[in-house]
Amino acid sequence: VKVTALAGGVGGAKLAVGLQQLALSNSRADDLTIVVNTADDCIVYGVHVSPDVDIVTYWLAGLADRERGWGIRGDTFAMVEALGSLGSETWFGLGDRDFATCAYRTSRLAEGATLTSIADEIRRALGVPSRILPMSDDPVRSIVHTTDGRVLDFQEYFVKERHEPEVAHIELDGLDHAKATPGVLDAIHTAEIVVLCPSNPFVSIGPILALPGVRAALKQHPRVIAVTPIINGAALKGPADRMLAATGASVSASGVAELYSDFCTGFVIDTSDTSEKSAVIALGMQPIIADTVMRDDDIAVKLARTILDAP
Ligand code: FO1
Repeated sequence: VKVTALAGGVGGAKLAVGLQQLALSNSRADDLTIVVNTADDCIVYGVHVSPDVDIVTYWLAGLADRERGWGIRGDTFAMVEALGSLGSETWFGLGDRDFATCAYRTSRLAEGATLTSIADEIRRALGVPSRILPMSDDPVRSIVHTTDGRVLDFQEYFVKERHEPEVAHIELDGLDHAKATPGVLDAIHTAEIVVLCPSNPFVSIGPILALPGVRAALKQHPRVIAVTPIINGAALKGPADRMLAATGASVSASGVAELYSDFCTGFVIDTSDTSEKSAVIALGMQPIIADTVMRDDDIAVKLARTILDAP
């Protein structure tokens, strides 16, 4: 089955691992494409970091630090420590090998390469069989407006302030001039199934959906299945639950399902959250029940199989 998945960081990466293992077990590695959010990209320590693209790449390469979720297992932090001793701020923990990835990206961008071709070069160099597509080659940035009137870059909000501030709204800076790459739209059109990973609907999936043509392509697609990032009223990781509450939506799996109800045909809820089933049906989607907490790769593969087997 030709699959295209839309993903943000860690939750997206874990499901991508399950989908990739399934594709590999059928000797169809090139059937999987992951479209990844780039709205939390940033320039740190002089290099272009694409956190979600790098997280997905490292997980698919088997290199990820699975405890932290981001970065490379066993990486050292000598560069950041040295910068700290020079008086720099060091709240962003970019490992030394991770820095090399980002330095490579930065120098290739300066040579005129696109984010898409650079992501492809990096994933091939690290032995990733699946295609990894940044959502756009144009800069789009999530800017966080807090209820106390501050305006923060996404990583400043997420890492420096540990996503503690209350969010009033998210602005997608650059969206007016941004396009999804032709490869992204094509990957949606040609997939037999499109999967929305259990990533934050506002700052991970939201920026992908906001690009011109993406939502329309999904509306035309006969099989789009999303996996809930909310279980029993709470996000497994990150601020998705508080962001849902801030919009006045119900803080539940069906609250997320509602955001996708104009194009999703199926919605995966967790086995511990089956009371959400009727609300998903009422939204016109097929409810699918599965273990969505991907504590290991076997659970991720099982979840991937349940999604692909769903009607
Ligand atoms: N997340 C943190 O909470 N603290 C960090 O110091 C940190 C460093 C980091 C370095 C490279 C990278 O690719 C990701 C990194 N992340 C860090 C994760 C990242 O900021 C977020 O998980 C994503 O932006 C949200 O998807």
